[in-house]
Amino acid sequence: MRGRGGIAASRKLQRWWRGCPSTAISDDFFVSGRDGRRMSAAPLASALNNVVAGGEFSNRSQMFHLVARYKGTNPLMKLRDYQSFRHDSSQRTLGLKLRSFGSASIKVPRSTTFSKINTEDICHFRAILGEKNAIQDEDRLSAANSDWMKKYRGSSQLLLTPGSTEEVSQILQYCDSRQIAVVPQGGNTSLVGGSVPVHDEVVINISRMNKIISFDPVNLYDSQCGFIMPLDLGAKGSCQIGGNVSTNAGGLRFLRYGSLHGNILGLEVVLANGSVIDMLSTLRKDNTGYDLKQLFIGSEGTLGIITKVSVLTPPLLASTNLVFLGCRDYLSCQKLLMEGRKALGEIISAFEFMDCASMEMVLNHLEGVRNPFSSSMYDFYVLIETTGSDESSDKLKLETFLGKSMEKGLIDDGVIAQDMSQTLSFWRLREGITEALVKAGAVYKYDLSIPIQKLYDIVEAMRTRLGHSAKVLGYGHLGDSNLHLNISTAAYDDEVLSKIEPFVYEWTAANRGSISAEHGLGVMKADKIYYSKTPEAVNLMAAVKRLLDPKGILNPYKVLPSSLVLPN
Ligand code: 2HG
Ligand code: ZN
Repeated sequence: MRGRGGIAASRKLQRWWRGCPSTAISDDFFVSGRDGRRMSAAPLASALNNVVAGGEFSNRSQMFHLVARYKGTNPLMKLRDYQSFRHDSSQRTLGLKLRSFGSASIKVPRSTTFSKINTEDICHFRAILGEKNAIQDEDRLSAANSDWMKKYRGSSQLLLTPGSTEEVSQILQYCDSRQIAVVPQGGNTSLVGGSVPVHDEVVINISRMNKIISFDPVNLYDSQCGFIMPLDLGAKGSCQIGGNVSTNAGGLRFLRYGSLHGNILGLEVVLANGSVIDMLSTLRKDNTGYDLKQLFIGSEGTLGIITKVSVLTPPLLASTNLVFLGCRDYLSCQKLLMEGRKALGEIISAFEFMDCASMEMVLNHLEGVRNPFSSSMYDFYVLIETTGSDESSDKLKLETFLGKSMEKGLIDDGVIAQDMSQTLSFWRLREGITEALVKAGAVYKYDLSIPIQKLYDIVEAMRTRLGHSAKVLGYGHLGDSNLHLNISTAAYDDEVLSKIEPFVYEWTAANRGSISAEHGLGVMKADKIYYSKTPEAVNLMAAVKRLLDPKGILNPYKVLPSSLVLPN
């Protein structure tokens, strides 16, 4: 390939190309210039044949598209029968074998106000739930006591698995009267020790309550087109909606659909004393009094147990695209986001980033993953997903944006997913980081909201502090200014921890960030809340907690400092 751009352009083109399924170049193709005029594909085809190793293309039925710098004109080349693909997130699963690397659990003393369970209590729970749902089996208890990362471990002697609101209500009424502490649990995917006991709290796992009660497609004729959840998480294979709502989980679609505070239309909640509060509205607008359900969204099971949820589900749109890009520096990622927001407007549905250390972690620890750029590594990687209803205009928008961004030097390299398998493999690289980190050893996790200009500074500052003693990874939801700062070591080590904390919290507070963007506070950060909230706000939260749960039985030691909410 000759002309402006020369060899550098050719290399980029090869990278783009490598991501595409092999395809025959023939008259079935056309090339459209930036002005939309169609041109003959022949010169570009021969140029491609020259630059792409092998030069042999087959399998025309597969879709592909390609942004190429050709004679400085940035033509867009398309296959006429370009098909859309859907981003079927349900196919992305985890499948993780866990190991333990020592404990990093926060040690909060057990509150003496709580009763220890006795045989009479167990008989009572068996009478409510039946033998098989009041569990003392060692293996089941061990799983319920321990979190996904094997970092937080409790010593509960009882696991209850209620199947209805009525059963949850009876359990809580009894626990409240006896002052037995409980921990609500769903899929147990918390990353801050929120879903496991700290001491001997009774585990109430509500994962049996997983039925869709009703679905209102709004207009009958619409019901054909399908709907999606406004939430998409790496933990989607295991998490449960009650846990998602009670932790106000964020995830990959936050950029498009916003927080669960806006997507949850109604809730049914059981309070600590067993009373059932029906707030299960399905209305978009309801301005009658305080919006109480908002209190429970994000309260991490400390104010009530969520038993039913009404969710606003957006329609499933026909056209989804995903690109995986290599960028030279953080500033380019930032600029790409700003430009992407303008150029892709209403169709942008995810904007994720990961640094080189994150990519290496995934490539080194997960099986079956592959670098889309072969052996070339970049300092930063960006995933951009678009979801829209008009396939051709969505693609044109994306291609134009990518072409311009390449010209401006914001993108060094990139691959557009050509089919579902490639889409899943790109997502796997980003979503697999958490899993890879657990496989690698011990991990210190920080989920920070930081103004975008400063977001990566903390990663670099941490690298300077820790030197060779740890691997420091930065990745996350750049579109939401949400950094996942993860520090990987061979084993948990107090000396390493003392270099990380309180520095990470102080730095975040000084830069007007939040110490928990989306994972919650759990037990890990209950006493760190003051870094992000004023004493007045924390006192008000504690007053709400004491009002709704005066004996403090619901998920104790989590979210708020115990001294503020536990009777003694
Ligand atoms: C993600 O965005 C999750 O992948 C997990 O929120 C982040 O493991 C983490 O720190
Ligand atoms: Zn996240």
